Amino acid sequence: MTGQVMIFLGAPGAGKGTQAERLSKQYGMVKLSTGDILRDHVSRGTALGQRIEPILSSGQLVSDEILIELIEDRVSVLESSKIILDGFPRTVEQAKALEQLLIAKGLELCSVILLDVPVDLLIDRIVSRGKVLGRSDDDESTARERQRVYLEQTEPLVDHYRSKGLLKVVAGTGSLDEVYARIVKILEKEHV
Ligand code: B4P
Repeated sequence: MTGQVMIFLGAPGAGKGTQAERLSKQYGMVKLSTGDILRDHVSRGTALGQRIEPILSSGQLVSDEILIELIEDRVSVLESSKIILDGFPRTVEQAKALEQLLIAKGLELCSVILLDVPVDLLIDRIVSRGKVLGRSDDDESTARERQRVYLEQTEPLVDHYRSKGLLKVVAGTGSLDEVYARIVKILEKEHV
């Protein structure tokens, strides 16, 4: 698979992190997952972690300012030009900042994969994960708030990337293997 930067977009619980992890391993890409990076700050109790812990637990988005700086810092030190962004951008402001960053780094955005999953299934998945991992944002009411925030702040990115001809919609229902096979099929058709 050629190409450089790929984005995984989708509502909370759509499977972005799950599928991005597998794809990055198979194709030797670097995965940057903003959710993981933020949770790592919380678990290490850094100054940033202490500031954002209540935001994550309430299901809101961390500010654009923090996220943009965090991604700029990570991308600027990457040697690889094969990057998967999992969970970034999540607002139009973040998408605009990413465009500038990629131009500055001479990188090209090749695909935006939108994982499409009905909302009831999303809530079921998140609540099940909460029972296993105990994530503070995985109870049902926070999961519903995260879906509301997604519709309000992140869904506008669907049209943003569709209008640029970059959006690929993948059904995120079915088993992990089925979803993965759909993603690989689309990407291989695009880039082989
Ligand atoms: P994330 O960590 O990105 O959380 P997510 O949206 O819930 O995860 P994802 O869609 O990756 O689902 P997953 O694969 O885990 O964000 C958490 C928080 O961080 C946000 O709410 C926000 O506060 C903050 N944040 C992150 N990025 C930000 C940004 N750019 N700007 C501002 N704030 C930001 O899958 C979910 C579950 O479903 C798993 O248990 C998985 O095993 C299961 N699953 C997945 N696919 C399945 C399938 N096909 N069948 C059955 N189960 C499946």
